Amino acid sequence: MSLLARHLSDALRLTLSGQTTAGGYGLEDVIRSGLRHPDSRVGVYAPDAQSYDTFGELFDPILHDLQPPPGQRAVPPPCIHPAAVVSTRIRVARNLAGHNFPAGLTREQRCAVEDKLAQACLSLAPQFPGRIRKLQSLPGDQLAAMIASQQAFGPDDRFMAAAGIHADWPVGRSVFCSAEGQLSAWINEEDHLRVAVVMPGACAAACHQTMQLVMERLASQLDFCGDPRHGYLTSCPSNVGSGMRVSYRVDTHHDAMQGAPLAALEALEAAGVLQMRGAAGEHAPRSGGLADVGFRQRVGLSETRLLDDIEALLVRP
Ligand code: CIR
Repeated sequence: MSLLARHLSDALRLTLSGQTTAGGYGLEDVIRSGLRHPDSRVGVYAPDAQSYDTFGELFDPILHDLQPPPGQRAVPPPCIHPAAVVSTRIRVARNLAGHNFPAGLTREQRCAVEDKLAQACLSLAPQFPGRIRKLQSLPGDQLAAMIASQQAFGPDDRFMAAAGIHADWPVGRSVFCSAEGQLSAWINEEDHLRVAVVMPGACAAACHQTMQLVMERLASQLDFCGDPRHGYLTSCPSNVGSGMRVSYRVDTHHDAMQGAPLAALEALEAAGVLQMRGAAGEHAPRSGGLADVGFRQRVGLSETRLLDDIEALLVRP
């Protein structure tokens, strides 16, 4: 059952159905994806920041359920052998204050957000020189190849599609990639900005150091959307708080994983503590033994806690 179905009673639906945000969004806009896809895990997307307040009676219990129960993650059993960690990935989601979120952007507004963020990414040079590619300017075959290799994103997520997040794709969408390849940014995918740092091996602290440098530089010129109660605000409530997700790409077929580590990893996944995504993204199938392993519940947790928790998953030889 989705969190939407769990928390939207008929009575609450009636109460909230008359409300609109300053941008004119109503409850139907927020719940469209979850209604269309009853197999949603969450089922809501915020079309703007104000949705979190206007529809707080729905978002608050959803956010509550997206936090780990106290103590749940205090001592996760080590279940990943460092030798089996192909790479570490940290990604951070941000939206610009004063703009609707991607589900609520018009074509023109999306292009304005794109321009602003593309400029900001290019200004990371000389420390992080890189290149912006506007998806709408790429030849179809090149774009298809970039999507296939996860260097770009396509309009292929049915949950986001139902929320309106893929409207006008590829207009207003860009990707940034640093020259050395460790840093990338997606503009106007699920959030205005998704920054990712990927480094080889198990190295959450080093990855985070680079991410901090990048985010400090970006924050000095951009106003990111958030508030003291929630932290950073994102399209999907599952990212609210730090907006950060830390994961290891794990070769589950590696010899060092066989036996107790893999059994412990699968038990944590079955218990809903860990999420093992396919190598190509959240809804991608797992193939070839490669899995992207991260904690499922991240809402409201500090960056330090997220880093400590993922490091605690490593089996110390
Ligand atoms: C769902 O409710 O299952 C989808 N809307 C995805 C929820 C996970 N959130 C995300 O990927 N940001």
